[in-house]
Amino acid sequence: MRTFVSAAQLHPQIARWRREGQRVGFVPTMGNLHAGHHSLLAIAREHADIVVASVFVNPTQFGPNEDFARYPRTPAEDAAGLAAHGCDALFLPAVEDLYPYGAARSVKISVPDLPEVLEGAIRPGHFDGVATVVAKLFNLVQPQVAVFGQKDYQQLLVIRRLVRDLGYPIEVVGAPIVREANGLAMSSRNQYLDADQRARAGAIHASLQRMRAALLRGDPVAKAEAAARTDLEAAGLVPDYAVVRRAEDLGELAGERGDRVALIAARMGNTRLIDNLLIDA
Ligand code: PAJ
Repeated sequence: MRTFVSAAQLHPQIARWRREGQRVGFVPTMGNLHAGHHSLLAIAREHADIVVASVFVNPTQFGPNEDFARYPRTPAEDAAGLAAHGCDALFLPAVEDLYPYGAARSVKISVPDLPEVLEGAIRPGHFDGVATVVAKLFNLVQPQVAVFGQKDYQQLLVIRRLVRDLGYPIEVVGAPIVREANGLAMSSRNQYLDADQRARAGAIHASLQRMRAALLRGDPVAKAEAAARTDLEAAGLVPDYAVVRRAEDLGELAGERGDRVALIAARMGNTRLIDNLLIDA
């Protein structure tokens, strides 16, 4: 695996891959990589000749009271894990590559509608920060394919909309959620949890599965959502939301047919965890 520590270093290599007709698959991350991230590399490999991953903890997607400063940074482990899981090139952009005028004075990309609900409503500005940095990374890496986890379901929808609306010639591939043995979705934030909290956080996935089962047997949405909140609270979690929405755009269900998704955000101590499950897939 080759490592590129700036856009200037990466660019000649990208030009070479283009000339050779190699298809570039891209996996953007914020590092502190786990098996969930590694699974994206294998999926990128199925769609591309060259697999590029980036690690950049993006300041503009963190709120003022969020964990930007203490977000876990593990560069040596990340590089070793990427190399071991079939990554060809690691891009470690410099802050000046992504924010030449400084993060606070960046051009902003704002995707409408989706950022107003759920994660977007609770984390104002978060999806603008994600859309902005992903657009910039797409411009620097120029991939033909980009892989994003379904773990961050709303983010995946934001990226799909960004790509379509700005006309990026990039295929966006959604990847299944990789989980711990107890069902807890893998996340860099899980390491903020102690062993007992980690065990109890398995209730998130269990609640999602119960919501799914309830909906598939025809229970009303409100009943399934209320039961999920009760389950979460019983495990010591504080739910921000436990809802069922249209899978396509996270709109509220109005009795229509079509794919649905159950989504949960819940806090365990100071740690905020998110997860989701497609109902009809
Ligand atoms: P990060 O949280 O590091 O996640 C990088 C990618 O890994 C995302 O596409 C995320 O959905 C995926 N991922 C995380 N946990 C996963 C799991 N358990 N199973 C499958 N995929 C998983 O998401 C971001 O970084 C940032 O917002 C980013 C897109 C890089 C922009 O800064």
